[in-house]
Parts: sequence; structure tokens; C-alpha cells
Amino acid sequence: MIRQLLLVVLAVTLVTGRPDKLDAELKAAMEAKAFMEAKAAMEAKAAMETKAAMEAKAAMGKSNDQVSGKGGSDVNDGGRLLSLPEADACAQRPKHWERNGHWYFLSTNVSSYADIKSDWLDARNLCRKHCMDAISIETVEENDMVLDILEKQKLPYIWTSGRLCNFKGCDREDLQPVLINGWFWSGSGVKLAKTNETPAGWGYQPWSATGHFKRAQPDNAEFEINETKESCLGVLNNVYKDGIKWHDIGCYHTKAVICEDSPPLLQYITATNPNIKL
Ligand SMILES: [Ca+2]
Repeated sequence: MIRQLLLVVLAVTLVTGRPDKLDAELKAAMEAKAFMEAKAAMEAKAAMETKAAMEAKAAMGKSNDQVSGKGGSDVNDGGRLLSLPEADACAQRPKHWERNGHWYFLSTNVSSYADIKSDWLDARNLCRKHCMDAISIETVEENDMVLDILEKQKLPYIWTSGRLCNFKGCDREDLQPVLINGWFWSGSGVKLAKTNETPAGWGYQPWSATGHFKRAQPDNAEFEINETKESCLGVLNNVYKDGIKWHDIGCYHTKAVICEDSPPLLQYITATNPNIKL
């Protein structure tokens, strides 16, 4: 149990250790959230391995209550948690594209995932199993790569790791209004540029100028229809006759995902499996 707790602490440190990218307060909020998720996942995994199925099920329920009782987000509806990586799946992760020593894959081009569309959290977990995460698009070059993939593969849409900061710890003044200043890449922990301006150095606005209500994105449109928040960022391929553009979308919608290497998760598996080749 002590070893498991140490692993959790290591995982949380690795997953969230980007002090250069986030200011301390937001980082603390994200750490608390990641810690809750990682701890609950570890507890659930330990329970699954050591107890009978009924006991494990009860433990899962208890862990889930702990998460949802501490400001768990709308993404975690259903009691699901952020997964930890698996060593074998990391060593054998699909490698479709490489940029600067960093690998990517498209879920629908992997035979075992070809027919799978996932909601946002499951999409991240599909990637995380392989020491990757849903793609974080921090640069215009990376976005151009995504546009190229969607166009050439004729994909209607994909999930990214983009997430609206609308959970506990996000009610800070500098993140308001949240639709403009409250977006971040959950895979890398990097904050997005203001959503109502072309990001510095990009030369074009990646967010769509239109959507369901013909408003510029992000617009949280679905909330006005059925009170579901559009808390997750997907790239849509001309769904609104708008080209290949970013949209805020309800996290329950199911899509393929582009995964990219997660250095913290790769470091975590390397640290816990000394002889592994990743
Ligand atoms: Ca929208």
C-alpha cells in the first residue's frame, strides 16, 4: 500500500509538474483534481486486483463518491476516472506521425480502435493507456498538422485535450469571462490564448466563426438547448460549412481522437519499469 501511495505521488508530480506553464494557483487546483483522480484510480485498481468482484465494485463506488463529493466536474459523470498508463501498451504504442521526437497516432487508424468513438474522457483514457494523451495544440505548426490529417483522412471530427476550466478552483477573476480566458490543454497543462483573438504568431483564428446558432466559437450553445455545458474542445471538419475549425462541444459526444506522447506519463512508466524500452 505504501508503494502504491508513493506511485500515486510520483504520478501526480509527473503529471502536473509544469511550473513554467501554469501559475501557481491554477496549478494547485489542477494538482488537487489530478491527485483525486489518480488516487481514486489507484485505489480502484488495487481493489480490483485484491478483492472479490463484489468488494471491488463497492470500492469503485466509494472512490467515485470521493471524487464527485469534492467538486468533480461534469466530465466525470458516471463515476469514471482518469486512467494511469499501462507499461506494455506504452512500449507498443502506435506511432503514426513524429514531430521533434514526439509521437502521435489517430485512433481510427489503429485496428483495435478503428470502429471506436469515445466521449472526451474515454478518448483521453484511450490515449493515456499508451502513455499518451488527447492532443494539445499549442502551436500553429501542430494545428496545421491536425488540419492536414483531418483533410487527408476525410475525418468529420476529432477530440483534443482542450477543456474549459469550469470546475473547483476555476472561479478566479483572471480566468473570466471563462469562455474567453478559461480554456486550457488538459494533456499538457498549457493555457490557451484568449479565444476571441487570433493567437499571437498564428496568422489565423483556429476557433470557428460560426456554429449551431451561427455565433463565433466557443459559444456554449448546447447549454441553451438542454443545459449541457460545452466544456470540451473538438476539431470539426466543415460541419458548419466553416472549414476545419475548433468548436466547444458537450463532452459526452463521441469522436475519434488524435493521441500524442505524454512526457510525464512516459517518465512515470520508465521510473516504475527500469528495463522498459519506450
Ligand atoms: Ca459550440
